[in-house]
Amino acid sequence: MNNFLDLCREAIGASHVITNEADMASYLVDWRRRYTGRAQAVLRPGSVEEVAALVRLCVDAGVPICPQGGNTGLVLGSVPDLSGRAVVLSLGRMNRIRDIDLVNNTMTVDAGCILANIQQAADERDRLFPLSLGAEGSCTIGGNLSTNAGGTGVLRYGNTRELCLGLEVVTPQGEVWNGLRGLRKDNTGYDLRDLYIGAEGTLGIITGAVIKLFPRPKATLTALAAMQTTDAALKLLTLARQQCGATLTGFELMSQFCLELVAKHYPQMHAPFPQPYPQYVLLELSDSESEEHAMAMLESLITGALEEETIQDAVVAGSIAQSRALWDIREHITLAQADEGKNIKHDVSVPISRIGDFIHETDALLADRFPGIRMVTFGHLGDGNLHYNVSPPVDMPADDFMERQHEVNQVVHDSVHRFHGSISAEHGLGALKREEIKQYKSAVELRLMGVIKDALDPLHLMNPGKVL
Ligand code: FAD
Ligand code: S2G
Ligand code: ZN
Repeated sequence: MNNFLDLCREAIGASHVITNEADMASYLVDWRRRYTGRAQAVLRPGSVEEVAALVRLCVDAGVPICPQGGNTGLVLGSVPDLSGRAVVLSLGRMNRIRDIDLVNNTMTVDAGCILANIQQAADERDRLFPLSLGAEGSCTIGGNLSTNAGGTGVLRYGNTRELCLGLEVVTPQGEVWNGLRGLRKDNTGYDLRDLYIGAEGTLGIITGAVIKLFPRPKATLTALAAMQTTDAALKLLTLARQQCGATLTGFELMSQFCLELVAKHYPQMHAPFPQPYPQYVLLELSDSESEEHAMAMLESLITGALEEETIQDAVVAGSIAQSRALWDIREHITLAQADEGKNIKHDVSVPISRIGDFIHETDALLADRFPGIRMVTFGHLGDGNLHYNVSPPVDMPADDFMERQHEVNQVVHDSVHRFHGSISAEHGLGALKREEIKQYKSAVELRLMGVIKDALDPLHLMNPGKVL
């Protein structure tokens, strides 16, 4: 009998130690269902003390740990390797909102809280927690912090890193670091909090966080604009920033093919225009003044852009339902591309001013090698972050195309590098980009990251095979 697992059962209760293959299955396969890892068990602790006890047992037994939140990650960071030695440590049971302080404008939460539940708890108290992404119904705040998730509100509120004031972490030695301070200023030594944010579970397990709350906007307006080129989209971004300033809280680019895919797989979701256009921008204003003030700003922006022919058409959502319908189109691109079949994703960022050139140049390079390749280009234009995804040419068997994934990645990521960009803007490296990053990060950066990893996790039990 496996003594290690017996000790885990003693620590957290037998019912929270899952070893049955069928019951483990959903924890071992990644969201895109491309990869299935192996584990000796899935452990589901219910408290920070139980997490710490499990880590100490893993250290004693030399068992690697794969921390997992909602398992919506897209870079194979949240599923274990094929050794079968690891355990998946799921934070799913730790989903309590511990405290809400409306004067400090902070919320203290368990790491396993689902993002949508945090958004709702803030909303119920006339506050906003502005992290928003397509997976918000199942991703957890612990995963958001571990991947430093971006989403659609970054251009106004920043990444998850900017939304966090304090952390509680179980270290690879099984100690609990309680850094749950809600201070906006604390200059007392190295910034441990920022070390764990974005570490993708390779330095410790986040069990709690203090996150910032913001005033809930008085009015949120959404518009969909249609234009001929990405350069026109960038021109609209500049106009929106000049005219709307900090009220601009969303600016998402979508190419025509993205909308074709969504309409094909979700026929009720289509752009409300009489004809297709090469590019679209979904933009959102969030105003603390009034609906009238926001509408005046938005109408002036749209009218001006139409008059100078920066855009060719536009619709302003007249209701919450219409705004939701426009956002549904945007949030269904990932699902529609998955419904279309196997595809290759690139989550890249380049300087905003270079995005048009990057797309033109890289599209041409790929079309040269893969005639008929289908570009599914969309994303957070306001952050310089594109989801530069590709689907196989219609006449090419998907498996043949996927065989050449490394060649596609090399073309795209070399192009990103030439444009001084990043090969992972918001999803992290996980296991998927661990090797590739060596081509683009300096030896000094790689050495320093290795020194930190060796210092904090000398046994390398924390999420082995990810990031480094
Ligand atoms: P998981 O997938 O469970 O884990 C992610 C990583 O964090 C893994 O390395 C895991 O080991 C580690 N981890 C998880 N919890 C902890 C913890 N408590 N302590 C330490 N390490 C931990 N991402 C974006 O940034 N922006 C987007 O717009 C976006 N849109 C998406 C849309 C869809 C439809 C999908 C499926 C995904 C999208 N993602 C996006 C990716 C994903 O949702 C994010 O990376 C999210 O932050 C992952 O959260 P999670 O709880 O699912 O983490
Ligand atoms: C988004 C999802 C990932 C992808 O929706 O913003 O992060 O490339 C992406 O489909
Ligand atoms: Zn994204």
